[in-house]
Amino acid sequence: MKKYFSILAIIVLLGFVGIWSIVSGGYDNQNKIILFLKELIPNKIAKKVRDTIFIIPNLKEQNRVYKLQVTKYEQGYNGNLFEEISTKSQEKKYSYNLKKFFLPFKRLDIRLGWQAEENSKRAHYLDIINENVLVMSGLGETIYFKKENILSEKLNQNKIENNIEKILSTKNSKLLGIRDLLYDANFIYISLIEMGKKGATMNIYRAKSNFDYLKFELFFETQEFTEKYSLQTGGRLEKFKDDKILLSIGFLGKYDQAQKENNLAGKIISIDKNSREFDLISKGHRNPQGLFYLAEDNLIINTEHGPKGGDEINLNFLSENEIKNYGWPISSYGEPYPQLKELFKEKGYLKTSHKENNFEEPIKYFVPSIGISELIHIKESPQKNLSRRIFASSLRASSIYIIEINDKYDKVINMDRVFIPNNRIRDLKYDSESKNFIAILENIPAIAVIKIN
Ligand SMILES: [Ca+2]
Repeated sequence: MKKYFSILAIIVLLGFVGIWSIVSGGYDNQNKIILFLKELIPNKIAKKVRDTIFIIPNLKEQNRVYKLQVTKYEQGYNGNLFEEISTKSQEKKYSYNLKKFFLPFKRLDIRLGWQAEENSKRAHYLDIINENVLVMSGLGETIYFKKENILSEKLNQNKIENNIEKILSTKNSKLLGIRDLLYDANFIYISLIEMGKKGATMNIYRAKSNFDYLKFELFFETQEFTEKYSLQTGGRLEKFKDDKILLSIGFLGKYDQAQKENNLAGKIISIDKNSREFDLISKGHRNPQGLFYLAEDNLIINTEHGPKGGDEINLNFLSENEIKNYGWPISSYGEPYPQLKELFKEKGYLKTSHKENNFEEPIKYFVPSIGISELIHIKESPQKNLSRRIFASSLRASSIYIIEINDKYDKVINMDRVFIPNNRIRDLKYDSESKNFIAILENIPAIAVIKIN
């Protein structure tokens, strides 16, 4: 009798685990059977099951999150180390050390949905300024800490006042979020989404580097407007050559604009730091939120979010007077969301191959999407297992992907993964001095410091 009871208990348990993987969602629950069952079970019901049958694990998880939030608020601007793990990458089994420090900003709340406008103000960005690290919250708050503190147990963060709120209120405009932060030649540049009289738009502001007060002023206006908040804004800033910086702009849901050259939707541009005039660099981008310029090869690497599937990594070896075309919305390895299928069919988009349609083929695409964000390329490192790699942060798959490229830059040789469970990784920098990656985890939020050995 006892034996039967145990068997029954095991069957019930297995059943629960099975249902859990169907209703819990997330990137790592996507094998074929689960995806098939997910098609059968409507989203609403899955959520209901998750919130009722799984009420205990759910409450436990919520409790863990709240506890961590309380600890975070109580420690203020200490930037305390609250977790340290030594583990191995998934494929190559490189050992790495991961440290997590608190950031005194609001956490991204996945339960509001990733499309929530509120979450747009909870994406935070960082940059390294010589001996310091500057961080800006999605609400435009600025803090900094000494870079050497990443080696200790406390970051000792300091608040820097700035004039962002004042600028926006003078313009009668409302903040919708920050999209990036860049330090270049003594200036701090930010891309900022705001809602004004003409609608939502992205502008670039800049301030002279200063750790007491940051006085931003308008530097560049994209002059692209949308009626409502758009998810597809892009907004990465990156260093460039010839006294210019780079900016990526998403296609903003403007399907007819991304292929045309008379607008900035779905483009990567360079902006002259003195004249503030811009040049088109490439077009046909969807939502490029990762941007890197490798000066020695005159190479721009960008990542972009696909639709449903089809995240891309693109290479652009620059040549004079050529505006390369990356295919969106005509070619993509992703599929349109169900409500857009008809429109795509009608317009004849839905192509996968880029090359056959005279577009630049991505060097790597991801189906399903990993929610690809910032990237770093390391060409040469004394650590052999870091050389010739692209490090791409992922929002959806809670990982930093390590992608090795061949000498000719035309093929991915292998791919590895540093897995940081339950964390969307928004921003990523590399400190070549201490050989640490510094990232922003937005679910807590936290500064992650990663050293790959
Ligand atoms: Ca493309």
